[in-house]
Amino acid sequence: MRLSRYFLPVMKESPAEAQIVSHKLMLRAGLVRQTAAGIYAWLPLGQRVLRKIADIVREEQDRAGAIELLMPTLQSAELWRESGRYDAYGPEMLRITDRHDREMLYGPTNEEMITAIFRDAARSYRDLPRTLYHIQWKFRDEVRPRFGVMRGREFLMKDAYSFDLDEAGARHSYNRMFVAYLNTFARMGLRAIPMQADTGPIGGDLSHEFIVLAPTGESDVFYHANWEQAAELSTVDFDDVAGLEAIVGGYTKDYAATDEKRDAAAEAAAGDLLRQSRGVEVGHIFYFGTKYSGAMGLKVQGPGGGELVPHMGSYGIGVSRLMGAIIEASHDDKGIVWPDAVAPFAVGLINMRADDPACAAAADALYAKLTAAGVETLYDDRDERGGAKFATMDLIGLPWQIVIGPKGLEKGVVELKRRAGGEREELSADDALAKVSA
Ligand code: 5CA
Repeated sequence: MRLSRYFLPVMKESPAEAQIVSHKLMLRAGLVRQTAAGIYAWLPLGQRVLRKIADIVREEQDRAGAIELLMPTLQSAELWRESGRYDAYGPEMLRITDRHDREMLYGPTNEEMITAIFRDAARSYRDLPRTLYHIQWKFRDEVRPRFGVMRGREFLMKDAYSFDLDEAGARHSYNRMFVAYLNTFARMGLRAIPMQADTGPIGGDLSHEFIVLAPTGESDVFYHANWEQAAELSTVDFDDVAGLEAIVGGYTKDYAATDEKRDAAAEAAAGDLLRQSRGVEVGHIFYFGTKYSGAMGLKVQGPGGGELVPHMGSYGIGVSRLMGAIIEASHDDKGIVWPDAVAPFAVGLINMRADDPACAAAADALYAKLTAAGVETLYDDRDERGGAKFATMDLIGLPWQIVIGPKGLEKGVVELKRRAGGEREELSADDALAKVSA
């Protein structure tokens, strides 16, 4: 992509409306713009990152055996009366009336809808187990939307729903999702710590939140010091359920995210292994048994002939919130430092002298080679000062920068810079190409 033809409205100054660093950087780097309180437009660069985050989530859901579908954002109030949640949900639910005076709502979550869809299709125990998911916009009329996309009113969520024959099956599905979550967040360069949590309006008696540590996070959390060690996650075999039990039992059980469990957590800490921090909840999983299937009449024929009521769980990931969490975890005083897996482009190619025909020819040629090699490249071909170009590239945080200027060209080299760490080296254009496409 040539920057001269792209749409990248960056800001030099920190916008006054933003309090936390990720929100500031998302506005400054031209990722999002607020269009109403807690509602954001995703600008081209932000949209690319959002898609990459969603793709990682999707791949890991598919790998865990979940099946993708797509449910609508608008739902009928009738559906929610069946579970009893229409009145219980309160003012966070955005209620809408259509032209025929029918009561509708913008979905804050989809337990009711998926239960109805599954109920109308599933007949026998052979139709189970199944886990279905979608990645869809949600709306919650938060009293205080804040911190940009971290606590928005409209936000993108991955929500999965499992249907099993019995509690043991449902716990297996839960564990599988638990593992998929650790893999998902690790792929984005995040260490997300699972913590026992309250179930809130979703209900049920088993639930874990996945928390990314950040001083600006909204949750006050306690966790085991082991989670700070980089080796920790890589030594876990995520397909090994017994190993997983060890993580759940050994590290999270007593280190709860909720205030009520704080004392127990402190006691269980055995002194110096307890760490306290603030964190961002990027995912939340629930096992709630027959709460929705029972209330909404979902039952299937059992193996022995009788009817059985499926046990369910639901599993959320804050896809849009993750962008904020990733930036909180990965930035410096110059701007964002994207992990490779979610970067909007892999390479920022800077032509220092757009007015110099030799530089322009060399930069055009390298841009063509990068593109042909499938390396996503943002090419700053604008007629601007070099300093401004460097500042923009550092701000938007692409993993690699390649700089072409007249002095280097005379020596037959370009400069390659790694955004994280800032190491620079001079090498031929072809070697730079080989390095960034490796
Ligand atoms: N039905 C369940 C699981 S699918 C559910 O809705 N869970 S939730 O309420 O915990 O939301 C799932 C995830 O969505 C949260 O972990 C969080 O990462 C994200 N999320 C929730 N509220 C917001 C919000 N206002 N803004 C951005 N992300 C949010």
